[in-house]
Amino acid sequence: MTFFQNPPRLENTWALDPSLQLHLERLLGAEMLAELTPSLDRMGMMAAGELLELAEHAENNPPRLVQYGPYGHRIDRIETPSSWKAMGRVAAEAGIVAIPHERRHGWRSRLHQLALLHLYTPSSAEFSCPLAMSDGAVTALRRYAAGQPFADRAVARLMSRDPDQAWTSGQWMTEKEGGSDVGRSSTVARFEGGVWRLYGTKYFTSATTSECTLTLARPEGAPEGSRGLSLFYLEPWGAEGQANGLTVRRLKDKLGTRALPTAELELDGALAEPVGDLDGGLRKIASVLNVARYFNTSAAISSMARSTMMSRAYARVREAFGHPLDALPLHVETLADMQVQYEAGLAVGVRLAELLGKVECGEATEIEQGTWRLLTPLAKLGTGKQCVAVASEALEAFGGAGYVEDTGLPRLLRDAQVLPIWEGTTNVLSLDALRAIAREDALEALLADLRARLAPCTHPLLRASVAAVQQAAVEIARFAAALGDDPAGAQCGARTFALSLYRTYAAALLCEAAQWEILHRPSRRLLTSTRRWIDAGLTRLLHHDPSRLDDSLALIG
Ligand code: MFK
Repeated sequence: MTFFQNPPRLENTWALDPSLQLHLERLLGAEMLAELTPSLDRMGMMAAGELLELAEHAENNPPRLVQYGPYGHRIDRIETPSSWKAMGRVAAEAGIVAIPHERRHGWRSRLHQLALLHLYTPSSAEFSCPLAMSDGAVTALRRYAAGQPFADRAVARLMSRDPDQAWTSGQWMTEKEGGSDVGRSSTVARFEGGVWRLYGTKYFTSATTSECTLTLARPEGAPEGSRGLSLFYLEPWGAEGQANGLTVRRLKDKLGTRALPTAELELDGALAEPVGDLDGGLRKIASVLNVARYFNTSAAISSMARSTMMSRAYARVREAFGHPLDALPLHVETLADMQVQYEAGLAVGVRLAELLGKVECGEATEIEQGTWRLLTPLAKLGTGKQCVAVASEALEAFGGAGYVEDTGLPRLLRDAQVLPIWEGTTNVLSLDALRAIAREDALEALLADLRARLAPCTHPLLRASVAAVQQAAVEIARFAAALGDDPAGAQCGARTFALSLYRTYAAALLCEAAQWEILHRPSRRLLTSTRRWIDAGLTRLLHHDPSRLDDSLALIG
């Protein structure tokens, strides 16, 4: 008989995720979780069914740039398939952007959003990107431009749960001079005839078909560098789709995220509104960046969830050497390693959502504020690196099928690879962590928070793990104390330092969740994950050595 391999079947992703359920019960309480469960269950079903089909359709029908109309007029229309728009409707109806701003459950609303996002994102072909920008835009517009009619109008649209009314926002920050060194931006804002108009090239605009966007520009005469930048709001497309003083040079041909319309734009008099006064544009857009980094973290964690789910589903149906893969010890070990990565990322993600919610609701203590500021870059960089490794492992767990396009699996890796890159690369975020430590005493806060996470972990099964985390925290504090003396040395070691801090803080969060699990559940999933995460090593600190940079320069010379 001819052999055909059974394909893996993805099922309700909410039902398949006991760890997500555990964290939500731990942090929201059983009553609130019971209230939210029907909507999470619905999203989990959709993620394995109609949403996934929409995402696959959008992926196979990427955006198309139509530069000229039938009679030769320049029209610059970016066309997206109906499936792309339909994914936006699903998000609006579920309230993914609205929930944390409506705050029906106070700061816990961020956790509600995270749970929905977690289920939505891996089946959304990156529609989560416009959602991230929209959420960040609501945050910035409410904070800096509340009462300005354009801002109030946009916020109402961005938060709308009515799919016919709902807008999304883009964010245009990157210029040719760089996506990291934003202070070099050369877009100019001119005040002409009583209105502001923008001129310049935006080299990487995300969510370009969105109805509104936030962007940076330098008002004429303002100083060089980041201090001279202002934050502007604009609506790129008129009611009939006509461009607002801009042309589309091209769509970006990206490794992944192929359904997402990312473009290169030339602004030639685009009408714009300053967000509040003209001061502190970079500081203002940092509020968008920090929300987008939280979304990026969520996307990375949910990518790990999808990679592990798909690999486990395949291991159940694939036989080799006389057994299903999930009965082969080495394969089981590999799947378990992937799960540990996911568990650590998830523990960090839910803590970040909790802290962001508290900060936004004005309920964070000083320690929580500092922890949130530092955890945002750490979570983004840590989970960004993890999800690429886990996606790569998932493809390998499928053997050759993982490398073949029509299985849909290569997309897992392509789409994961963007997550360490956009919203700040690993190195830029490592430096942001140093910025938070130097300017806001954030390390002290995070280490105090780490001790507070460990304090309730008194179960004897956790004793060795708690001791290991405490020891790593001492090493980190000692290392950080030595960093201040030499800025170049600090930069060299920033990445290993940030990753060590990420791993150590994640271990403390795992201990905390494991303690809860021991007390409330018969399972020991978190305890096992905690031990394995710690066994893999928490710190790897590049100890200060003034000759290191010279040695490195010689190596690459
Ligand atoms: C799936 C969902 C994911 C969503 C995907 C969306 C796709 C989007 C595609 C993109 O990638 S968009 C572009 C991404 N680009 C970045 O993320 C920028 C990366 N670069 C940085 O973050 C640099 O660190 C930075 C541009 C901020 C460095 O610039 P400077 O000029 O060296 O910054 P400086 O002078 O230290 O800080 C300027 C101000 O901003 C200061 O405030 P003040 O003016 O009040 O002194 C800083 O405190 C503040 N600031 C900087 N980073 C901050 C911050 N404030 C809060 N949080 C931060 N993270």
